[in-house]
Amino acid sequence: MSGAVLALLTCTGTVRAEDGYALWMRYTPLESALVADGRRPLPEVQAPDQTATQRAARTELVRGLAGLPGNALLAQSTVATLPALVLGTPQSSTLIAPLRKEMDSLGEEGYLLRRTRMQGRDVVLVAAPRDIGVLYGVFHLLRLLQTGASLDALALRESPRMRLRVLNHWDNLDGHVERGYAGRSLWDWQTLPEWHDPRYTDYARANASVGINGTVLNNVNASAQSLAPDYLDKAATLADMFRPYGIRVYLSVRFSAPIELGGLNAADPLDADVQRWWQHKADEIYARIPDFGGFLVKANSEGQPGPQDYGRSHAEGANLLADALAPHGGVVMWRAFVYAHDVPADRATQAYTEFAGLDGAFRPNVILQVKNGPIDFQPREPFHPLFGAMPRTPLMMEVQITKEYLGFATHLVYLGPLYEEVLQSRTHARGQRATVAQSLTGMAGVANIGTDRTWSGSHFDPANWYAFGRLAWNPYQSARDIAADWAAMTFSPDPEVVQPIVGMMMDSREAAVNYMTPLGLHHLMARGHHYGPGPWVDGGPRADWTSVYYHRADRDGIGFDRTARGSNAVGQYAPEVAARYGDLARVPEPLLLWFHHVPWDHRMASGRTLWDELVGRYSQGVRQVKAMQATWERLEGRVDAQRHAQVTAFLRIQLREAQWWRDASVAYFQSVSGRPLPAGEIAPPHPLAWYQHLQFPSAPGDGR
Ligand code: GCV
Repeated sequence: MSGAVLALLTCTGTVRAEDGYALWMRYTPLESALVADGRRPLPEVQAPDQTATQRAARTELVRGLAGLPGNALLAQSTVATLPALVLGTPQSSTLIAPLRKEMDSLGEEGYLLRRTRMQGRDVVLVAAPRDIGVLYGVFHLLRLLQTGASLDALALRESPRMRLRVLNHWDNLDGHVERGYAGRSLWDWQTLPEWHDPRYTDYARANASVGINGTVLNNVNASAQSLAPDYLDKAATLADMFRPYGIRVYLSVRFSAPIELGGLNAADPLDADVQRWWQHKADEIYARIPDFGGFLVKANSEGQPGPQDYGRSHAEGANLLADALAPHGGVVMWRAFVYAHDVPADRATQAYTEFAGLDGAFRPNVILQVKNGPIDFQPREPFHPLFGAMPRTPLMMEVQITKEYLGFATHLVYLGPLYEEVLQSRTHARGQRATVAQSLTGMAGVANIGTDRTWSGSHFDPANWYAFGRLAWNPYQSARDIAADWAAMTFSPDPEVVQPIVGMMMDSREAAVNYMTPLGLHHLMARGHHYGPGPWVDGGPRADWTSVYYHRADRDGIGFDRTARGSNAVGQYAPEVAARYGDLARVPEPLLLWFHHVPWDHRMASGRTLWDELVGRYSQGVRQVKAMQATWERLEGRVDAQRHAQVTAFLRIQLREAQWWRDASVAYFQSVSGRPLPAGEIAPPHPLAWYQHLQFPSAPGDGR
């Protein structure tokens, strides 16, 4: 090997991708030398390049092909034996035009991939009714190449199962990201609209690669300022950069903006001046962003203004905005995350109580955005009772990709299994065995993206962004398969790398549940920033911001009685679900303490008492992290040193914090139950008070 090639290889090894920036679009040659030498020919690409999306598709494909010479499809020694790659729509390619009929049912975003012969030539087709489908198809083809899939009999048809696949950025205009653990906001409002940071394009590429087709730029705790003309100009620049990748821009709006920006006295949805203000605002936005997606709204929730300030309903509030957007084709994503401090009812019941009766009262362009569970993105929650309960209202499911309640970015917790668990939950709506996935028009993911070089704060957190996109495209895919694709693309397609990594990922969520909130416990994190354990949290401004409100532990037992004898939250589910969750003998153990207050002596499936089981689960969570560490250690040398080192360090942090969670929780619950530790369990090294006095005033990502 010549010195020049060696130098290039060395340079490739350190500069390229190993800092995580390339995410899963890491078209890294296993055989860099061959590229450098120019000994491997690249296949012919026939692709139109008249529109920005066509150019994006072509550029991405060429970039991927140049980087992936090790793939079987490309492992040919002459151009003549390589298949040609033909991209296009019936309008853009005469070769694709004959497929028009076949593509009728693919919809606006679908595509087909096919290996065939054309004019005597071996070809791989990426064909779609629209340019955006071609781009999605190119990313799919690249995924197949990256993961080493055989393309011999390639014949795939793909269309998204959900219309809206949207990221929600909780980014403030000053660059702080609420519940963000990946640095500052990606949007540099200060240098927009002049500076077009190339990172914005890479962001769009990453999203398009998994089919995400919308982004809400700003926090749901919104500043009215986002709607001011100068900020609209900035948002328009982002929209221009995202458009070729099929991504529409949306904005979170503050319901009282007509007062703060417009100088009106009120924001009453039935007031004609208010209605006019929103209509003009919509016109102003669409003049700059013709394909603007619409508004996301958090109203009358956690102190945000809303229609109820004027005695109006959520439907009246949502319809006000929907009417302003309708002439332009925009939608309103109205959040169902509401709970009031002056309502004594179980917080888990409040959204349903507020919204179920409004089914049918919303305009057609309103979509109700409902969190996956009835409380707030906990490590495990049952599905939200509104899924399946509003047949006349389009619903989106909101999940957190950022890990506010799951150890922040430093804990390796793959969320694919969490999303899958909710999507596959059976709602039994109207007597059918329907799943949550079947009730959805879209999915929204609270982004875990920031200026960190890895984008998401660690090398494993992008897997959650990736899994969100893949499941929003098709909620019936398996989290395990998605993890395998991601691991192959992110680290290496070598099965000896993929299998152990997938094993770690698939165990990781259950590990976190065990060391934080086992058996259906929830909301036990420290107050405010949610960093670390706080099962003792009590008092303060509102009961439902404390831990004791949720676990209700006393000398006799633990858990929130949500059966008919208690808050009757089970009554908000379909009868089949209510019967199962409400019955101590039938409730799944992972949700036991969510729905039942149970004596410490209760016998669990394992034969242990509840108390022994609880302590055992906490310790098991710690052991699971140790197992992840051991697996990762064995991958040394198979994963590049730079990324291996950071993951190693972060797993050390995770282990320390898992142990902290276990010790603090065991110390606290023991102080309540007064029971001895089960045989073999080690006593926490510090007294309870030590854990209770830990303070973290500078924990990242706090709300403000
Ligand atoms: C954006 C939780 C978070 C808040 C967040 C809120 C919401 O309460 O802690 O930071 O606010 O959810 O989803 O609106």
